[in-house]
Amino acid sequence: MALGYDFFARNRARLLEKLGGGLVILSANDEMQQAGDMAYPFRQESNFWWLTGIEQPGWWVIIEGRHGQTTLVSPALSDAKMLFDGGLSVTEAKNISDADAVITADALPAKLAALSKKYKHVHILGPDPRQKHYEFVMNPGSARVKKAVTPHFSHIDDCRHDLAELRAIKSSEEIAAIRRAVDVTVEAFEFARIKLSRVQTEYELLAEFDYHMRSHNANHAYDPIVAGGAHACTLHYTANNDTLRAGELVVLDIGARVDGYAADVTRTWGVGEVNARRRAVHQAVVAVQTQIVDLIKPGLTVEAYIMGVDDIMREALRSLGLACEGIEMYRRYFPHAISHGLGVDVHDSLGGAHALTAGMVLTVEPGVYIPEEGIGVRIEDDILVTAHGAENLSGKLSTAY
Ligand SMILES: [Mn+2]
Repeated sequence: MALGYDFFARNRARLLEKLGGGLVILSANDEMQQAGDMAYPFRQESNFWWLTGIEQPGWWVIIEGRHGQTTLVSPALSDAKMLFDGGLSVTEAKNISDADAVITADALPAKLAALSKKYKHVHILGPDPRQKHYEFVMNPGSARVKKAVTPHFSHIDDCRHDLAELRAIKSSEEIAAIRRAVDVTVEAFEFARIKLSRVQTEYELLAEFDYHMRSHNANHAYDPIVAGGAHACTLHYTANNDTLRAGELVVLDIGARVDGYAADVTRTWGVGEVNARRRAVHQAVVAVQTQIVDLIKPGLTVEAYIMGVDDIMREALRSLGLACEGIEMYRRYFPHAISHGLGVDVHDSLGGAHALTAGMVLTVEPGVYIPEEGIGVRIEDDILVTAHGAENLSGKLSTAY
């Protein structure tokens, strides 16, 4: 049950209501060249998708007025492009998005000129602030919108934060989609677990997840991590090409995307018999996970949450004989964030919220990494903040090593 057109129309109405009416113009992502006639796998700009459901590159959306009157702008596609890649017909685009009208790109200059007579302000999507930090090249789609609207409007506002605030609180349909993604992921873990004793390598174990997901029409929401032994201490290890050695632990950080929404789950398993030290680290992380999930409830401030997590983590590290009085040693054994939002994006924004709110979905992912011992353990679940507490959406999946 994919998300219906009424979902996208409602999202547009909510955005315009939040902005107090006015005009919003957003672009799809462009297709990026990989080499020659090959493009990188296309992924839609998340806000554009959330407002339209359109999965194709090159489209624009114009939303205006209190009720979110919607015009889609289709890209000019050559006959050859249509023949090889297909495209979206006007009817298809309307059926997906419930847009009121579809115009072609060549009609856009006249449309912008007409809109500029009606509106002084336009809302567009500004650059993601994390782009600079990670030294990413931005997809050119949104910059092209800015260039096109600049001559027509005296005020250009960025609605990225408004969209993030809206997307941080999930509607019932979004929660249902995340549940479906989590369920496929949990089933993939259970399916692969049965094969664990029969595989020799990280990639063979990953193949069991691939098989289960593809058999259920789901894809990976992000590059999966299958990290045996010391590889687990490399947080973003995605080579997944080493041998699984008896006695080692293996960290599996894997999530499916279903109907546009991501899951993000981690378990740590033992390959054959594992020694007492590794079992103790695993047990400590599982215990920490339960305690941290128990903290989550609406109204909990992010600051209080982080402080609670630090207390629990420090105690666990001490119990494992790991000195962590200073922040440096603490960060050495637990170097990543405890949580992030989850939704259309695997690292979905929580809208800069001061406190947890019912309808938020976030991960809880404590880990203990001891590079000098070649041990890494992480457990990650997907948690829905409810009216009175929290629901662990992936809690049905065993945490046993
Ligand atoms: Mn995660």
